[in-house]
Amino acid sequence: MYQSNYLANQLSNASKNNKQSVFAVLNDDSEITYDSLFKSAEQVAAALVEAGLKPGDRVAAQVEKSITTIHLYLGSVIAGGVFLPLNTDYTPSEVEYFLVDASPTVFICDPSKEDALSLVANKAQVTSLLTLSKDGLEGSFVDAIFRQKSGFEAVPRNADDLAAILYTSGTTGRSKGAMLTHKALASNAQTLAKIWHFTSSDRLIHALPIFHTHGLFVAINVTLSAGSSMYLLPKFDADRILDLFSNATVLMGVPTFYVRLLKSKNLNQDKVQNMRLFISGSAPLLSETHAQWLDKTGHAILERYGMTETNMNTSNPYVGERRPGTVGRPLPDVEVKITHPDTGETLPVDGIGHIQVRIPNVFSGYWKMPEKTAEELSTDGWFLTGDIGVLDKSGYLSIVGRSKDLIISGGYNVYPKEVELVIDEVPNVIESAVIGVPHPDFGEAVVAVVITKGEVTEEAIKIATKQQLAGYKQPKKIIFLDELPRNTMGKVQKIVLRESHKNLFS
Ligand code: MCA
Ligand code: AMP
Repeated sequence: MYQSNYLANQLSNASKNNKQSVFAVLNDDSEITYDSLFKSAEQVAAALVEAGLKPGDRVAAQVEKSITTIHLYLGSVIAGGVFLPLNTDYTPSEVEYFLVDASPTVFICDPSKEDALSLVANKAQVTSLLTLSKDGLEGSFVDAIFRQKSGFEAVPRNADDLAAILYTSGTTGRSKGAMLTHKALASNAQTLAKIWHFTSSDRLIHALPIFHTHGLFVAINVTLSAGSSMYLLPKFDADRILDLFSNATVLMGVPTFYVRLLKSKNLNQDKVQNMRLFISGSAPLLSETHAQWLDKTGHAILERYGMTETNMNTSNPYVGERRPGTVGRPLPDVEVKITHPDTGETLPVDGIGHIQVRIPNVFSGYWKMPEKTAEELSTDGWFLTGDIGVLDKSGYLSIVGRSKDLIISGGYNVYPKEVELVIDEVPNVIESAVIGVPHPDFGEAVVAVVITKGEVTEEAIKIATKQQLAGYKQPKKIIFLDELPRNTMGKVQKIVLRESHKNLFS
Protein backbone atom coordinates (compact mmCIF):
# COMPACT_ATOMS: atom_id res chain seq x y z
CA MET A 1 0.00 0.00 0.00
CA TYR A 2 2.75 2.44 0.94
CA GLN A 3 5.43 0.88 -1.27
CA SER A 4 7.96 3.68 -0.89
CA ASN A 5 7.69 4.05 2.88
CA TYR A 6 9.30 1.04 4.54
CA LEU A 7 7.55 0.93 7.94
CA ALA A 8 4.14 2.10 6.73
CA ASN A 9 4.28 -0.57 4.05
CA GLN A 10 5.22 -3.32 6.50
CA LEU A 11 2.61 -2.30 9.06
CA SER A 12 -0.21 -2.11 6.53
CA ASN A 13 0.65 -5.30 4.68
CA ALA A 14 -1.33 -7.77 6.79
CA SER A 15 -4.57 -5.81 6.48
CA LYS A 16 -4.28 -4.72 2.86
CA ASN A 17 -6.74 -7.32 1.55
CA ASN A 18 -9.05 -6.97 4.49
CA LYS A 19 -9.40 -3.27 5.03
CA GLN A 20 -12.87 -3.48 6.53
CA SER A 21 -11.63 -5.63 9.40
CA VAL A 22 -11.53 -4.03 12.82
CA PHE A 23 -8.30 -2.56 14.13
CA ALA A 24 -9.58 -1.15 17.42
CA VAL A 25 -12.62 -1.25 19.64
CA LEU A 26 -12.80 1.90 21.75
CA ASN A 27 -14.15 2.31 25.27
CA ASP A 28 -17.57 3.41 23.96
CA ASP A 29 -17.65 0.19 21.87
CA SER A 30 -17.23 2.04 18.58
CA GLU A 31 -15.05 0.24 16.06
CA ILE A 32 -12.19 1.58 13.97
CA THR A 33 -11.54 -0.38 10.78
CA TYR A 34 -8.11 -0.68 9.21
CA ASP A 35 -9.41 1.36 6.31
CA SER A 36 -10.39 4.22 8.59
CA LEU A 37 -7.16 3.90 10.62
CA PHE A 38 -4.91 4.46 7.64
CA LYS A 39 -7.15 7.10 6.03
CA SER A 40 -7.05 9.10 9.28
CA ALA A 41 -3.28 8.58 9.52
CA GLU A 42 -2.92 9.99 6.01
CA GLN A 43 -4.90 13.09 6.99
CA VAL A 44 -2.64 13.46 10.03
CA ALA A 45 0.38 13.16 7.73
CA ALA A 46 -1.02 15.98 5.58
CA ALA A 47 -1.65 18.09 8.70
CA LEU A 48 1.94 17.55 9.86
CA VAL A 49 3.27 18.64 6.47
CA GLU A 50 1.02 21.69 6.62
CA ALA A 51 2.56 22.42 10.04
CA GLY A 52 6.00 22.54 8.43
CA LEU A 53 7.24 18.96 8.75
CA LYS A 54 9.98 17.88 6.33
CA PRO A 55 11.29 14.33 5.96
CA GLY A 56 13.51 13.46 8.93
CA ASP A 57 12.06 16.18 11.19
CA ARG A 58 10.95 15.23 14.69
CA VAL A 59 7.29 15.18 15.73
CA ALA A 60 7.14 15.46 19.53
CA ALA A 61 3.92 14.67 21.36
CA GLN A 62 2.88 14.80 24.98
CA VAL A 63 -0.70 13.69 24.60
CA GLU A 64 -3.03 11.27 26.34
CA LYS A 65 -3.82 7.89 24.89
CA SER A 66 -6.60 7.92 22.28
CA ILE A 67 -7.12 6.57 18.79
CA THR A 68 -6.00 9.99 17.50
CA THR A 69 -2.62 9.41 19.17
CA ILE A 70 -2.26 6.20 17.17
CA HIS A 71 -3.21 8.13 14.01
CA LEU A 72 -0.50 10.60 14.99
CA TYR A 73 2.15 7.89 15.31
CA LEU A 74 1.24 6.35 11.96
CA GLY A 75 0.77 9.78 10.36
CA SER A 76 4.26 10.77 11.46
CA VAL A 77 5.67 7.61 9.82
CA ILE A 78 3.69 8.23 6.60
CA ALA A 79 4.84 11.88 6.49
CA GLY A 80 8.48 10.79 6.82
CA GLY A 81 8.76 12.23 10.33
CA VAL A 82 10.57 10.92 13.39
CA PHE A 83 8.04 10.31 16.16
CA LEU A 84 9.03 11.40 19.67
CA PRO A 85 6.38 10.46 22.24
CA LEU A 86 6.68 11.87 25.78
CA ASN A 87 5.28 10.56 29.06
CA THR A 88 2.13 12.55 29.85
CA ASP A 89 3.27 12.83 33.45
CA TYR A 90 6.44 14.79 32.60
CA THR A 91 6.55 18.30 34.07
CA PRO A 92 7.30 21.27 31.78
CA SER A 93 10.89 21.34 33.04
CA GLU A 94 11.32 17.69 32.03
CA VAL A 95 9.70 18.34 28.64
CA GLU A 96 12.05 21.26 28.05
CA TYR A 97 15.08 18.97 28.06
CA PHE A 98 13.60 16.71 25.37
CA LEU A 99 12.44 19.54 23.13
CA VAL A 100 15.71 21.44 23.33
CA ASP A 101 17.68 18.24 22.72
CA ALA A 102 15.59 16.89 19.84
CA SER A 103 14.53 20.22 18.29
CA PRO A 104 11.25 18.97 16.84
CA THR A 105 9.49 20.91 14.10
CA VAL A 106 6.05 20.03 15.44
CA PHE A 107 5.07 19.62 19.09
CA ILE A 108 1.58 18.49 20.10
CA CYS A 109 0.38 18.82 23.69
CA ASP A 110 -2.76 18.82 25.79
CA PRO A 111 -4.71 22.14 25.59
CA SER A 112 -4.56 22.45 29.40
CA LYS A 113 -0.77 22.55 29.25
CA GLU A 114 -0.47 24.85 26.25
CA ASP A 115 0.41 27.99 28.21
CA ALA A 116 3.18 26.38 30.25
CA LEU A 117 4.53 24.43 27.32
CA SER A 118 4.48 27.24 24.77
CA LEU A 119 7.32 28.90 26.72
CA VAL A 120 9.24 25.67 26.55
CA ALA A 121 8.45 25.19 22.86
CA ASN A 122 9.68 28.73 22.15
CA LYS A 123 12.98 28.01 23.85
CA ALA A 124 13.36 24.90 21.71
CA GLN A 125 12.44 26.87 18.57
CA VAL A 126 9.58 24.54 17.71
CA THR A 127 7.96 25.68 14.45
CA SER A 128 4.38 24.57 15.24
CA LEU A 129 2.80 24.00 18.63
CA LEU A 130 -0.59 22.29 18.29
CA THR A 131 -3.02 20.87 20.83
CA LEU A 132 -4.92 17.62 21.19
CA SER A 133 -7.43 16.98 23.98
CA LYS A 134 -7.41 13.95 26.26
CA ASP A 135 -10.15 12.17 24.29
CA GLY A 136 -8.43 12.97 20.99
CA LEU A 137 -11.48 14.86 19.66
CA GLU A 138 -10.58 18.52 20.12
CA GLY A 139 -7.73 20.97 19.83
CA SER A 140 -5.90 22.89 17.11
CA PHE A 141 -4.36 19.65 15.84
CA VAL A 142 -7.83 18.16 15.27
CA ASP A 143 -8.82 21.34 13.40
CA ALA A 144 -5.73 20.94 11.24
CA ILE A 145 -6.58 17.28 10.53
CA PHE A 146 -10.14 18.20 9.47
CA ARG A 147 -8.75 20.73 6.97
CA GLN A 148 -6.97 17.96 5.04
CA LYS A 149 -8.28 15.96 2.12
CA SER A 150 -7.84 12.19 2.19
CA GLY A 151 -5.34 10.45 -0.07
CA PHE A 152 -1.97 11.74 1.11
CA GLU A 153 0.87 10.07 -0.76
CA ALA A 154 3.34 8.55 1.71
CA VAL A 155 6.75 10.23 1.85
CA PRO A 156 9.43 7.77 0.67
CA ARG A 157 11.53 6.35 3.51
CA ASN A 158 14.08 3.56 3.44
CA ALA A 159 14.64 0.73 5.89
CA ASP A 160 17.54 2.60 7.50
CA ASP A 161 15.77 5.93 7.94
CA LEU A 162 14.71 6.93 11.43
CA ALA A 163 11.07 6.38 12.41
CA ALA A 164 11.25 7.30 16.09
CA ILE A 165 13.37 8.61 18.91
CA LEU A 166 12.50 7.31 22.36
CA TYR A 167 14.28 8.78 25.34
CA THR A 168 15.62 6.49 28.02
CA SER A 169 16.98 7.91 31.25
CA GLY A 170 20.70 7.90 31.85
CA THR A 171 22.79 7.11 34.93
CA THR A 172 24.14 10.67 34.93
CA GLY A 173 20.61 12.06 35.10
CA ARG A 174 20.64 13.11 31.41
CA SER A 175 18.23 11.20 29.21
CA LYS A 176 19.44 9.69 25.95
CA GLY A 177 17.39 9.56 22.76
CA ALA A 178 17.50 6.09 21.22
CA MET A 179 17.26 6.43 17.43
CA LEU A 180 15.10 3.68 15.93
CA THR A 181 14.90 2.90 12.23
CA HIS A 182 11.97 1.79 10.12
CA LYS A 183 13.54 -1.65 9.78
CA ALA A 184 14.33 -2.12 13.48
CA LEU A 185 10.68 -1.51 14.38
CA ALA A 186 9.18 -3.54 11.56
CA SER A 187 11.40 -6.58 11.96
CA ASN A 188 10.96 -6.88 15.73
CA ALA A 189 7.17 -6.61 15.43
CA GLN A 190 7.08 -9.27 12.72
CA THR A 191 9.24 -11.62 14.78
CA LEU A 192 7.06 -11.18 17.86
CA ALA A 193 3.81 -11.61 15.92
CA LYS A 194 5.20 -14.88 14.59
CA ILE A 195 6.63 -16.38 17.79
CA TRP A 196 3.57 -15.40 19.83
CA HIS A 197 1.26 -16.85 17.12
CA PHE A 198 -0.71 -13.66 16.46
CA THR A 199 -3.35 -13.94 13.74
CA SER A 200 -6.16 -11.76 12.38
CA SER A 201 -8.49 -13.48 14.88
CA ASP A 202 -6.65 -12.06 17.87
CA ARG A 203 -8.03 -9.32 20.07
CA LEU A 204 -5.42 -7.74 22.30
CA ILE A 205 -6.35 -5.87 25.48
CA HIS A 206 -4.30 -2.69 25.19
CA ALA A 207 -4.14 -0.96 28.59
CA LEU A 208 -0.52 0.23 28.50
CA PRO A 209 0.57 3.80 27.92
CA ILE A 210 1.65 4.48 24.32
CA PHE A 211 4.69 6.66 24.87
CA HIS A 212 7.05 3.72 25.54
CA THR A 213 8.30 0.74 23.58
CA HIS A 214 5.96 -1.73 25.29
CA GLY A 215 2.62 -0.06 24.54
CA LEU A 216 3.65 1.61 21.28
CA PHE A 217 5.87 -0.80 19.40
CA VAL A 218 5.30 -4.18 21.02
CA ALA A 219 1.53 -3.86 21.38
CA ILE A 220 0.55 -1.69 18.40
CA ASN A 221 3.10 -2.82 15.83
CA VAL A 222 2.53 -6.49 16.61
CA THR A 223 -1.25 -6.02 16.22
CA LEU A 224 -0.76 -4.24 12.88
CA SER A 225 1.79 -6.79 11.65
CA ALA A 226 -0.68 -9.61 12.17
CA GLY A 227 -3.80 -7.72 11.08
CA SER A 228 -5.24 -8.40 14.55
CA SER A 229 -7.46 -6.07 16.54
CA MET A 230 -7.33 -4.52 19.98
CA TYR A 231 -9.50 -3.18 22.76
CA LEU A 232 -8.00 0.26 23.25
CA LEU A 233 -8.31 1.28 26.91
CA PRO A 234 -7.29 4.81 27.94
CA LYS A 235 -5.34 3.27 30.83
CA PHE A 236 -5.12 0.26 33.10
CA ASP A 237 -8.51 -0.57 34.62
CA ALA A 238 -8.78 -3.94 36.38
CA ASP A 239 -12.58 -4.21 36.22
CA ARG A 240 -12.73 -3.33 32.53
CA ILE A 241 -9.99 -5.83 31.73
CA LEU A 242 -11.81 -8.57 33.64
CA ASP A 243 -14.95 -7.82 31.61
CA LEU A 244 -13.02 -7.93 28.35
CA PHE A 245 -11.49 -11.34 29.04
CA SER A 246 -14.61 -13.02 27.63
CA ASN A 247 -14.07 -11.47 24.16
CA ALA A 248 -10.33 -10.85 24.01
CA THR A 249 -7.53 -13.33 23.37
CA VAL A 250 -4.27 -11.68 24.56
CA LEU A 251 -3.17 -9.35 27.36
CA MET A 252 0.16 -7.55 27.40
CA GLY A 253 1.13 -5.96 30.68
CA VAL A 254 3.75 -5.01 33.20
CA PRO A 255 3.88 -7.17 36.36
CA THR A 256 1.79 -4.62 38.32
CA PHE A 257 -1.14 -5.44 35.98
CA TYR A 258 -1.05 -9.08 37.04
CA VAL A 259 -0.55 -8.25 40.73
CA ARG A 260 -3.62 -5.98 40.64
CA LEU A 261 -5.79 -8.40 38.61
CA LEU A 262 -4.96 -11.18 41.06
CA LYS A 263 -6.63 -9.17 43.80
CA SER A 264 -10.01 -9.53 42.08
CA LYS A 265 -12.41 -12.11 43.44
CA ASN A 266 -13.79 -12.49 39.91
CA LEU A 267 -10.61 -13.90 38.40
CA ASN A 268 -10.94 -17.61 37.67
CA GLN A 269 -10.53 -20.16 34.87
CA ASP A 270 -14.04 -19.61 33.50
CA LYS A 271 -13.43 -15.89 33.19
CA VAL A 272 -10.38 -16.38 30.95
CA GLN A 273 -11.73 -19.24 28.83
CA ASN A 274 -11.43 -17.18 25.65
CA MET A 275 -7.90 -15.93 26.39
CA ARG A 276 -4.97 -17.70 24.79
CA LEU A 277 -1.98 -15.68 26.02
CA PHE A 278 -0.85 -13.47 28.89
CA ILE A 279 2.44 -11.64 28.30
CA SER A 280 4.51 -9.75 30.87
CA GLY A 281 7.54 -7.51 30.48
CA SER A 282 9.31 -4.22 31.29
CA ALA A 283 10.07 -5.31 34.87
CA PRO A 284 10.76 -8.55 36.72
CA LEU A 285 7.71 -10.77 37.23
CA LEU A 286 7.97 -12.45 40.62
CA SER A 287 7.86 -16.25 40.47
CA GLU A 288 5.20 -15.97 43.13
CA THR A 289 2.96 -13.88 40.82
CA HIS A 290 3.57 -16.38 38.01
CA ALA A 291 2.52 -19.26 40.31
CA GLN A 292 -0.58 -17.46 41.61
CA TRP A 293 -1.71 -16.64 38.07
CA LEU A 294 -1.24 -20.25 36.97
CA ASP A 295 -3.15 -21.43 39.98
CA LYS A 296 -6.10 -19.07 39.45
CA THR A 297 -6.38 -19.09 35.67
CA GLY A 298 -4.60 -22.20 34.44
CA HIS A 299 -2.36 -19.99 32.25
CA ALA A 300 1.42 -19.68 32.55
CA ILE A 301 2.31 -16.01 31.95
CA LEU A 302 4.81 -15.64 29.11
CA GLU A 303 7.63 -13.35 30.28
CA ARG A 304 9.87 -11.56 27.80
CA TYR A 305 12.75 -9.10 28.04
CA GLY A 306 13.52 -6.00 26.06
CA MET A 307 14.90 -2.50 26.04
CA THR A 308 14.11 0.75 24.27
CA GLU A 309 17.41 0.53 22.38
CA THR A 310 17.01 -3.06 21.24
CA ASN A 311 13.27 -3.71 21.19
CA MET A 312 12.60 -7.24 22.43
CA ASN A 313 15.56 -9.58 22.98
CA THR A 314 14.30 -12.77 24.56
CA SER A 315 11.01 -14.49 25.19
CA ASN A 316 9.74 -17.56 26.95
CA PRO A 317 8.30 -19.96 24.37
CA TYR A 318 4.73 -20.00 23.11
CA VAL A 319 4.91 -23.77 22.93
CA GLY A 320 7.13 -25.31 25.57
CA GLU A 321 8.15 -24.54 29.09
CA ARG A 322 7.58 -20.97 30.35
CA ARG A 323 10.01 -20.86 33.22
CA PRO A 324 9.16 -18.52 36.07
CA GLY A 325 12.05 -16.28 37.05
CA THR A 326 13.51 -16.41 33.53
CA VAL A 327 12.95 -14.23 30.49
CA GLY A 328 13.27 -17.15 28.09
CA ARG A 329 15.57 -17.67 25.14
CA PRO A 330 16.94 -15.21 22.56
CA LEU A 331 14.53 -14.36 19.73
CA PRO A 332 15.44 -15.56 16.23
CA ASP A 333 18.32 -13.37 14.97
CA VAL A 334 19.24 -12.24 18.49
CA GLU A 335 22.46 -13.36 20.15
CA VAL A 336 22.93 -13.10 23.90
CA LYS A 337 26.20 -13.48 25.78
CA ILE A 338 27.18 -13.05 29.41
CA THR A 339 30.48 -11.31 29.95
CA HIS A 340 32.86 -10.90 32.85
CA PRO A 341 32.39 -7.45 34.42
CA ASP A 342 36.15 -6.76 34.53
CA THR A 343 37.69 -8.65 31.62
CA GLY A 344 34.77 -8.53 29.18
CA GLU A 345 35.36 -12.20 28.39
CA THR A 346 32.38 -14.37 27.56
CA LEU A 347 31.43 -16.53 30.53
CA PRO A 348 30.41 -20.18 30.28
CA VAL A 349 26.89 -21.47 31.03
CA ASP A 350 25.74 -20.59 34.56
CA GLY A 351 28.28 -17.75 34.88
CA ILE A 352 26.79 -14.51 36.23
CA GLY A 353 27.84 -11.31 34.43
CA HIS A 354 26.86 -8.47 32.09
CA ILE A 355 24.12 -9.27 29.59
CA GLN A 356 25.15 -8.25 26.08
CA VAL A 357 22.93 -8.64 23.03
CA ARG A 358 23.59 -8.52 19.30
CA ILE A 359 20.70 -7.89 16.95
CA PRO A 360 20.88 -7.05 13.26
CA ASN A 361 18.45 -4.16 13.76
CA VAL A 362 19.57 -2.61 17.01
CA PHE A 363 19.12 1.17 17.46
CA SER A 364 21.30 3.51 15.41
CA GLY A 365 22.82 5.15 18.47
CA TYR A 366 21.88 7.91 20.89
CA TRP A 367 20.74 11.18 19.35
CA LYS A 368 23.65 13.65 19.34
CA MET A 369 25.64 11.49 21.82
CA PRO A 370 28.26 9.60 19.80
CA GLU A 371 30.48 9.01 22.84
CA LYS A 372 27.61 7.44 24.83
CA THR A 373 26.74 5.30 21.81
CA ALA A 374 30.34 4.08 21.61
CA GLU A 375 30.35 3.19 25.33
CA GLU A 376 27.34 0.92 25.00
CA LEU A 377 27.30 -0.29 21.39
CA SER A 378 30.54 -1.93 20.22
CA THR A 379 31.70 -1.68 16.64
CA ASP A 380 30.94 -5.38 16.14
CA GLY A 381 27.32 -4.84 17.14
CA TRP A 382 27.23 -6.01 20.79
CA PHE A 383 25.08 -3.82 23.02
CA LEU A 384 25.83 -3.60 26.74
CA THR A 385 22.40 -3.74 28.36
CA GLY A 386 23.37 -2.71 31.91
CA ASP A 387 21.53 -5.80 33.18
CA ILE A 388 23.24 -8.62 35.04
CA GLY A 389 22.20 -12.13 34.15
CA VAL A 390 22.93 -15.78 33.68
CA LEU A 391 22.25 -18.23 30.85
CA ASP A 392 21.49 -21.84 31.75
CA LYS A 393 22.40 -24.89 29.70
CA SER A 394 19.11 -24.87 27.83
CA GLY A 395 19.62 -21.26 26.79
CA TYR A 396 17.13 -19.60 29.17
CA LEU A 397 18.21 -16.21 30.43
CA SER A 398 17.59 -15.01 33.99
CA ILE A 399 18.08 -11.38 34.97
CA VAL A 400 19.57 -11.31 38.45
CA GLY A 401 20.42 -7.64 38.86
CA ARG A 402 21.49 -4.41 37.19
CA SER A 403 24.89 -2.80 36.85
CA LYS A 404 23.12 0.51 36.16
CA ASP A 405 21.73 2.38 39.15
CA LEU A 406 18.12 2.06 38.07
CA ILE A 407 14.77 1.59 39.78
CA ILE A 408 11.86 0.05 37.86
CA SER A 409 8.57 1.07 39.43
CA GLY A 410 5.39 -0.31 37.92
CA GLY A 411 7.29 -0.71 34.64
CA TYR A 412 8.61 2.87 34.58
CA ASN A 413 12.35 3.45 34.83
CA VAL A 414 13.62 5.91 37.38
CA TYR A 415 17.27 6.86 37.47
CA PRO A 416 18.12 7.75 41.11
CA LYS A 417 20.63 10.38 40.01
CA GLU A 418 17.90 12.51 38.45
CA VAL A 419 15.88 12.50 41.70
CA GLU A 420 18.98 13.07 43.86
CA LEU A 421 19.92 16.15 41.81
CA VAL A 422 16.52 17.70 42.58
CA ILE A 423 16.57 16.86 46.30
CA ASP A 424 20.17 18.08 46.72
CA GLU A 425 19.05 21.54 45.56
CA VAL A 426 16.61 21.92 48.49
CA PRO A 427 18.08 24.40 51.01
CA ASN A 428 19.86 22.70 53.94
CA VAL A 429 20.11 19.32 52.21
CA ILE A 430 23.70 18.10 52.29
CA GLU A 431 23.17 15.03 50.16
CA SER A 432 20.72 12.30 49.31
CA ALA A 433 20.66 8.71 48.13
CA VAL A 434 17.66 7.48 46.20
CA ILE A 435 17.04 3.74 46.26
CA GLY A 436 14.44 1.23 45.08
CA VAL A 437 12.87 -0.99 47.71
CA PRO A 438 10.43 -3.88 47.26
CA HIS A 439 6.84 -2.71 46.89
CA PRO A 440 3.80 -5.02 46.75
CA ASP A 441 2.08 -3.09 43.92
CA PHE A 442 4.83 -1.42 41.89
CA GLY A 443 7.53 -4.10 42.34
CA GLU A 444 9.98 -1.44 43.45
CA ALA A 445 9.22 1.94 44.99
CA VAL A 446 11.36 5.07 45.00
CA VAL A 447 12.66 5.98 48.47
CA ALA A 448 14.86 8.97 49.27
CA VAL A 449 17.38 8.91 52.11
CA VAL A 450 18.31 12.48 52.96
CA ILE A 451 21.10 14.05 55.05
CA THR A 452 20.53 17.63 56.20
CA LYS A 453 22.47 20.32 57.98
CA GLY A 454 19.54 22.16 59.54
CA GLU A 455 15.82 21.90 59.48
CA VAL A 456 14.40 20.46 56.28
CA THR A 457 10.80 19.35 56.20
CA GLU A 458 9.49 16.42 54.24
CA GLU A 459 7.07 18.91 52.68
CA ALA A 460 9.93 21.01 51.26
CA ILE A 461 11.35 17.97 49.51
CA LYS A 462 7.93 16.92 48.23
CA ILE A 463 7.29 20.39 46.79
CA ALA A 464 10.64 20.37 44.97
CA THR A 465 10.18 16.90 43.49
CA LYS A 466 6.57 17.59 42.53
CA GLN A 467 7.54 20.75 40.69
CA GLN A 468 10.27 19.14 38.68
CA LEU A 469 9.60 15.43 38.36
CA ALA A 470 6.87 13.19 36.98
CA GLY A 471 4.68 11.50 39.63
CA TYR A 472 6.21 8.03 39.29
CA LYS A 473 9.70 9.44 40.02
CA GLN A 474 8.63 11.13 43.25
CA PRO A 475 9.74 9.30 46.40
CA LYS A 476 7.00 7.26 48.05
CA LYS A 477 8.91 7.69 51.33
CA ILE A 478 11.52 10.14 52.58
CA ILE A 479 13.88 9.05 55.34
CA PHE A 480 16.20 11.39 57.23
CA LEU A 481 19.52 9.95 58.44
CA ASP A 482 22.61 11.48 60.08
CA GLU A 483 24.94 10.08 57.44
CA LEU A 484 25.03 7.76 54.46
CA PRO A 485 26.85 4.44 54.71
CA ARG A 486 30.08 4.54 52.69
CA ASN A 487 32.77 2.04 51.78
CA THR A 488 36.48 2.66 52.37
CA MET A 489 36.70 4.48 49.02
CA GLY A 490 34.01 6.92 50.20
CA LYS A 491 31.36 5.56 47.81
CA VAL A 492 27.79 5.50 49.10
CA GLN A 493 26.73 1.91 49.74
CA LYS A 494 23.20 1.82 48.38
CA ILE A 495 23.16 -1.91 48.89
CA VAL A 496 23.33 -1.32 52.66
CA LEU A 497 20.48 1.20 52.47
CA ARG A 498 18.37 -1.14 50.37
CA GLU A 499 18.92 -3.96 52.85
CA SER A 500 18.06 -1.89 55.91
CA HIS A 501 14.88 -0.52 54.31
CA LYS A 502 13.74 -3.62 52.45
CA ASN A 503 10.63 -4.09 54.62
CA LEU A 504 9.43 -0.50 54.41
CA PHE A 505 6.32 -1.42 52.41
CA SER A 506 5.66 -4.97 53.61
C1 MCA B 1 1.59 5.86 38.80
N1 MCA B 1 2.22 6.23 39.94
C2 MCA B 1 3.33 5.52 40.07
C3 MCA B 1 3.38 4.68 38.95
N2 MCA B 1 2.30 4.92 38.17
N3 MCA B 1 4.28 5.51 41.02
C4 MCA B 1 5.30 4.68 40.85
N4 MCA B 1 5.43 3.86 39.79
C5 MCA B 1 4.49 3.84 38.81
N5 MCA B 1 4.59 3.05 37.74
C6 MCA B 1 1.84 7.20 40.95
C7 MCA B 1 0.79 8.15 40.50
O1 MCA B 1 1.43 9.35 40.03
C8 MCA B 1 0.00 8.37 41.79
O2 MCA B 1 0.67 9.31 42.57
C9 MCA B 1 0.10 7.06 42.53
O3 MCA B 1 1.30 6.46 42.01
C10 MCA B 1 -1.03 6.11 42.37
O4 MCA B 1 -1.34 5.98 41.03
P1 MCA B 1 -2.28 4.82 40.50
O5 MCA B 1 -3.59 5.42 40.15
O6 MCA B 1 -2.28 3.65 41.41
O7 MCA B 1 -1.49 4.42 39.24
P2 MCA B 1 -2.06 4.06 37.89
O8 MCA B 1 -2.47 5.27 37.16
O9 MCA B 1 -3.06 2.97 38.07
O10 MCA B 1 -0.76 3.51 37.16
C11 MCA B 1 -0.10 2.37 37.55
C12 MCA B 1 0.30 1.56 36.30
C13 MCA B 1 1.06 2.52 35.38
C14 MCA B 1 -0.96 1.05 35.62
C15 MCA B 1 1.15 0.40 36.75
O11 MCA B 1 2.19 3.02 36.08
C16 MCA B 1 1.44 1.87 34.10
O12 MCA B 1 0.64 1.79 33.18
N6 MCA B 1 2.70 1.37 33.98
C17 MCA B 1 3.21 0.80 32.75
C18 MCA B 1 4.51 1.42 32.38
C19 MCA B 1 5.04 0.92 31.02
O13 MCA B 1 4.28 0.83 30.05
N7 MCA B 1 6.31 0.63 30.91
C20 MCA B 1 6.91 0.17 29.70
C21 MCA B 1 8.19 0.89 29.45
P3 MCA B 1 -0.12 10.35 43.47
O14 MCA B 1 -1.01 9.53 44.35
O15 MCA B 1 0.95 11.04 44.22
O16 MCA B 1 -0.86 11.22 42.49
S1 MCA B 1 9.00 0.21 27.96
C22 MCA B 1 10.12 -0.84 28.66
O17 MCA B 1 10.26 -0.87 29.84
C23 MCA B 1 10.90 -1.86 27.91
C24 MCA B 1 11.34 -1.51 26.55
C25 MCA B 1 10.14 -3.16 27.89
O18 MCA B 1 10.78 -4.19 28.05
O19 MCA B 1 8.92 -3.13 27.71
P1 AMP C 1 13.85 0.85 29.15
O1 AMP C 1 15.01 1.66 29.56
O2 AMP C 1 12.53 1.46 29.45
O3 AMP C 1 14.01 0.41 27.79
O4 AMP C 1 13.87 -0.44 30.09
C1 AMP C 1 14.69 -1.52 29.82
C2 AMP C 1 14.99 -2.27 31.07
O5 AMP C 1 13.80 -2.86 31.61
C3 AMP C 1 15.91 -3.44 30.85
O6 AMP C 1 17.26 -3.06 30.73
C4 AMP C 1 15.63 -4.28 32.07
O7 AMP C 1 16.38 -3.80 33.18
C5 AMP C 1 14.16 -4.04 32.29
N1 AMP C 1 13.31 -5.15 31.85
C6 AMP C 1 12.57 -5.26 30.72
N2 AMP C 1 11.91 -6.44 30.69
C7 AMP C 1 12.25 -7.09 31.83
C8 AMP C 1 11.91 -8.34 32.42
N3 AMP C 1 11.06 -9.16 31.83
N4 AMP C 1 12.47 -8.66 33.59
C9 AMP C 1 13.32 -7.83 34.21
N5 AMP C 1 13.67 -6.63 33.73
C10 AMP C 1 13.14 -6.26 32.56
